[in-house]
Amino acid sequence: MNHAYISLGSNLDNPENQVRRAIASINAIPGCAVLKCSSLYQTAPVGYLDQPDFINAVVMIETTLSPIDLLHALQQIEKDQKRMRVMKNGPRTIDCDLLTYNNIVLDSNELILPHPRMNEREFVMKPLLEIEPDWQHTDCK
Ligand code: PH2
Ligand code: MG
Ligand code: MG
Repeated sequence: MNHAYISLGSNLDNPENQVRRAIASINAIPGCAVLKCSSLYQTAPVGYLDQPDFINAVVMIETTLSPIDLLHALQQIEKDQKRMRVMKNGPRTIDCDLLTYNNIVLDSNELILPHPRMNEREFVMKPLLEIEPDWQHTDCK
């Protein structure tokens, strides 16, 4: 079975509900099951600062989907939750980022694995280390 880690973030329209709904939707993707789920963390915005705090979490799933099919399923969840792409790093109802998929290293137009900024982002690493205390930093692009 394949294992993937996904980070979730929201800072619009009841962020806690948005993150919980996205986790339930990930678990409902055919061929996906959420095996581990971090706590929900309230975090200060990183990058663009003039926006509300975020709720962040990380889940670990097992999946029969390929990385690209999983990415597309996550993008569909973002669409279902009315994600708008107005500005880079700006406020959003939900962001579902594929962090890693097995040990795959990939650099395509659509998807880079591991996620290139995961190591430097505390809002990713804190929830990730909660569910995987022995996590070793992955080499990123
Ligand atoms: N996501 C970003 C940019 N900044 N800051 C926090 N605290 N949480 C996020 O999820 C986040 C961010 C771009 O994806
Ligand atoms: Mg993101
Ligand atoms: Mg994203």
